[in-house]
Amino acid sequence: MDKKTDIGLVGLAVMGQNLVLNLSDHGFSVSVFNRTFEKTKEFLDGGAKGRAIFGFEKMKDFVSSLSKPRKIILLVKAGSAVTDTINEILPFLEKGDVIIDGGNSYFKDTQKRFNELEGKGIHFIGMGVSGGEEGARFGPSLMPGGTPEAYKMIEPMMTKVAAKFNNEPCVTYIGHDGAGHYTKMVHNGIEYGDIEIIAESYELLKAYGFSNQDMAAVFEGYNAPKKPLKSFLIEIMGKVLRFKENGKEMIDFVNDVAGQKGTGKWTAQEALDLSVDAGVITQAVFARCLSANKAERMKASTLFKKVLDKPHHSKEEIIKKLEGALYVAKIVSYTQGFILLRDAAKAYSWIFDYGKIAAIWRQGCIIRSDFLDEITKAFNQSKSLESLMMAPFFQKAVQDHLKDLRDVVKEMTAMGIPAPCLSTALAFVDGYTTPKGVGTVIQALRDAFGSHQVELTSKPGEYVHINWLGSAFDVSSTHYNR
Ligand code: 2AM
Repeated sequence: MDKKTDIGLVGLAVMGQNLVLNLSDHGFSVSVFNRTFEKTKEFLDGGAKGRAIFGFEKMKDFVSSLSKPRKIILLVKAGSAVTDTINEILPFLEKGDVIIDGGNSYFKDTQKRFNELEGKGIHFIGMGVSGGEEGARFGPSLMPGGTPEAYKMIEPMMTKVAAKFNNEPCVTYIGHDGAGHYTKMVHNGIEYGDIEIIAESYELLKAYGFSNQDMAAVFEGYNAPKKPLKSFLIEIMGKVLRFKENGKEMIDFVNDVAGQKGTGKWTAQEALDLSVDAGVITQAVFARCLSANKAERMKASTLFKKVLDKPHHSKEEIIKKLEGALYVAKIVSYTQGFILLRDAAKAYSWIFDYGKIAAIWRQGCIIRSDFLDEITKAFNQSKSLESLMMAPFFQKAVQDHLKDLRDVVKEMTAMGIPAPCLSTALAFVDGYTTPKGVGTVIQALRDAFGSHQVELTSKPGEYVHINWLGSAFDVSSTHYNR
């Protein structure tokens, strides 16, 4: 090959191959490299055949095949593989070249790599890529973070390969250093919540005696045009429930042990680190942990007898209530996710445009939905929106359907069906909307046993110790931090 290629990609697993084909579909020539050359050969003889896709066995040759400034996407396993690959490429790069990490890297690793590479004059973009294999092939949602200058260099290509929502590309500059991977992490956390509330719904409908095919019809109904839950995950839930192999409904044969790869856990850890209540996402992570502890669950299931209610509603009623309940729980979960982003922006000095973040999730990614279009509108209408739930559109939605969520949680509690995410969403609404909450008792008890002091509503800003337990128990000489 005489001519230099437009872009390079390292890591030819399924995501990598699909992104290369996507770039190629849009007229870009691509150089490819993989640790194991065998995979490169297979790709060149297979999917890449007849296209302007060029493979290399040596990293040096791969890098020198690229037009300058060089742009190299990494789609290798998150963790040390990213560091190893960067170190392998680095000796062949020149100042002004760009490395784009498209994997699910931990944002703090991205921040570190960004700083190290900036010091060497190499641009580093940590780019969240969502949408799985199909997204990579036909249009993912892309969340790039780094410097705006570096993003400008890849913007023309990324806007072409990204998914489109009403012709708008699902990619936008997110923010500095690890902001793109952070946003992808929160996206994945939200995905955990979305999946868990669907799973909880399935358990309730099953307990109500719905067959898989009946349930599929319920989810198809929720996914009808203009319905609030219309989304990719609700759509595929209907398909999963309908799916048969050799006449058998396969959902009935799937072991109830959930897996996870860590992005949900990171989101929950971040929420704890930043003191943000992201209860729905966190409970979704815990639900997966509990599900994975099958041996103990099997034993415990034989040890405890439960007194449970039978269904209190008709099937028609529960379908309707569940739809409202899911909608409110989703609003809460996204409210919490965006509060986490807001507080992360403060903690890590990022400037986020929440309307743009919601906009690029409308298509291409796993949480894509019409609901995200409403979120986009809400943030665009009010840039200073404190929380999603307070946007007039969502405030009304919560108001209209809160009773549905309350009834569904009540019902699941009475019937002994675990509803960690739905019930947490309800507790959040009740806690968030109360003018006087549990803090009073917490502070009084902390002051009583540890002299942590309380702020009296009659003396705002002043902290005093009260000798709640009498002189024999006076602990006021003990000093703790509040
Ligand atoms: P491989 O085909 O040689 O295993 C997803 O696993 C992708 O990451 C694959 O392309 C894989 O290459 C690559 N990968 C995994 N670990 C790696 C490492 N330590 N260095 C480079 N590439 C790696």
